[in-house]
Amino acid sequence: MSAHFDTIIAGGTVVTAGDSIRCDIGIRGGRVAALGLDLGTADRTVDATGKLVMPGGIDSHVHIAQPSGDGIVMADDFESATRSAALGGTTTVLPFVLQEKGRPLRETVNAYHALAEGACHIDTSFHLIISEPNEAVLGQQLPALVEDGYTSFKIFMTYEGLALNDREILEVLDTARNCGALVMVHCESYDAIRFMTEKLEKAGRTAPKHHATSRPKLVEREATHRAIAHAELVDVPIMIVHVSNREAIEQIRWAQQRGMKVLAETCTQYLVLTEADLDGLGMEGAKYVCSPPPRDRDSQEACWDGLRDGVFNVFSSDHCPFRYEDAEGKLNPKAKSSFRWVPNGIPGVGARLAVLFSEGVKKGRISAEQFVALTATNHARTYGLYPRKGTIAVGSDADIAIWDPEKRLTLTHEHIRDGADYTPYAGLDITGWPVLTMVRGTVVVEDGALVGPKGHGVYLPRERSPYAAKVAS
Ligand code: DUC
Ligand code: ZN
Ligand code: ZN
Repeated sequence: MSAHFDTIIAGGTVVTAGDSIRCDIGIRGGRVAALGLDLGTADRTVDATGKLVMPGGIDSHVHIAQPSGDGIVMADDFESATRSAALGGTTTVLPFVLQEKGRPLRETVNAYHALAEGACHIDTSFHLIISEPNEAVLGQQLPALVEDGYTSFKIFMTYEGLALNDREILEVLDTARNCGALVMVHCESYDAIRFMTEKLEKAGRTAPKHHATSRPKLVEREATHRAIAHAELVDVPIMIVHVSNREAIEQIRWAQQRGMKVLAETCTQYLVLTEADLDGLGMEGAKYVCSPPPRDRDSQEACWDGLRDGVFNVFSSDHCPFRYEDAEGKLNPKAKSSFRWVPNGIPGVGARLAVLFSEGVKKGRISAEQFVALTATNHARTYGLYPRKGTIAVGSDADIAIWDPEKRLTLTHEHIRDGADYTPYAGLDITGWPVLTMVRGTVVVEDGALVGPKGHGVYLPRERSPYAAKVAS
């Protein structure tokens, strides 16, 4: 007897992290119900002939509606960020909840839920950022939140008000070890950056390009090594996020070769931007100010090597959008006086997949299967969402992006449509673009148009990361 489905995606090549096969997908009740040929009938059949049918992207590193300092406002709310993500083929994002000092963490988490509720086009799940690791936070608040599915958190080794000292880092890692959470670490050395920033400012070297001068590779390399050493001492896995250059990668590879569970992430900006982009006319370079800063061609090659050989298991956007022509954004009144005041971060959630597909898969640097692993499957595995998310398998959520692998375009902000007023990737020639994005069986984007119901996205409590849970048990 032939079966009936809500939707059949027919005629495409289904790509997972494991292989690529010609087969159809039967979807029922928001999940993948069958894979094969001649599946039966459906309310809607989507013709995917000549297309690649891939798991929707998971971007496990995005910042949305995060407080960003006096007079500075992030360009995206949950609606606009998830809109851009969906247009770019992403079906789940993991934004951060920034701990507010002196306020119970749970209250802040609830405040972010209130912002996201009903606003998202795609699914979301929160990481936490720990800025005040006191006894109440580490002893009670954090373990309770981990129990409730907030199973990962980020810590910073730099930034006024955010940087943790070595003792605090060790305490956070120890807490994570005990409750089976995964810690993401921003590895740049606070004191070295402050020292460099003050010297540069005294010398009048205040243009946006000196953001990069103030935090050279060795500042990242040293902090990366220190974070690894702390993780080794505590005996806990860590995730080193937004790795930008060969020296830091060497530290991570060294740790991995010694058998340590050091996971690592790199991002779009480290593949296609360089420090030279920060050296634009006037304040143009502010558009590229992010941390760590984009580096050089050798660093780009090292990042590609790391994506290919598995040093990196996830590829994210670190979407952290500020408008350029805006007094609350990159061109705020103080920004001209020093790079120090240029808001730190760039938009990228909408461009991430297309840039990696075009520069990676189409140029023969990585396979389509590696693309899926790096942009979806490994994010789901690492952060406790697998196998519900991150793959196309019977029983998984039908989170699917259908790609036209031959579609060509020159990237503009019109393709991205986040809340910023520019994309740092404008002008890039792209081959390959998602023509349909589906979240739990519902089409949310088709041919560049948002067609899904706003508020379709749901919140996803997560399991513990399998890497971290093993240590805790
Ligand atoms: N780190 C991030 O992860 N995002 C934006 C800024 C930063 O320093
Ligand atoms: Zn960071
Ligand atoms: Zn970030």
